[in-house]
Amino acid sequence: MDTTFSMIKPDATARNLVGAIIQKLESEGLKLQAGRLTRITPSLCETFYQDHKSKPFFKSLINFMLSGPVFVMALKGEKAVEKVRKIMGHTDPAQARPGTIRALYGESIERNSIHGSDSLPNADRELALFFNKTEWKW
Ligand code: 3AN
Repeated sequence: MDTTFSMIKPDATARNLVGAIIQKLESEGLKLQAGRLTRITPSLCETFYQDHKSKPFFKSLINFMLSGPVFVMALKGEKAVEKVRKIMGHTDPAQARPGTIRALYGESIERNSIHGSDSLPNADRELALFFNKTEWKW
């Protein structure tokens, strides 16, 4: 069993989609180990998206992520990283497979409703930014 990090983004919390998105993840077999609604600080947001610092969309992405609350989660399951990525769908909702969270709810490539770690090392790094290990490792 692996544990991955996921975050429901401000476009989705604004439209009251937290419950629907968690329902979808749980119904696909993921176990919610830890979760909370929070606001990210600018410095935490820049650290979180450090790999995208040189991208043209970085500043806009940071502004969007700071625009409202996010719901952060630790999700456990068989191959949890790959599983969550598959349920999320393509970065661009217009290219996401029907039935995926981004196809269902994403508004644009930036406002795409959900984040999911793309590797186990990144899951560990991102979990540590938001949770104490005792909160999700049980
Ligand atoms: P993913 O979240 O699918 O792994 P990444 O890691 O390439 O995608 O991008 C991180 C976040 O940056 C995306 N979830 C999205 O919000 C935003 N993003 C990615 N590409 C673009 C783009 N071309 N224009 C605007 N925002 C983007």
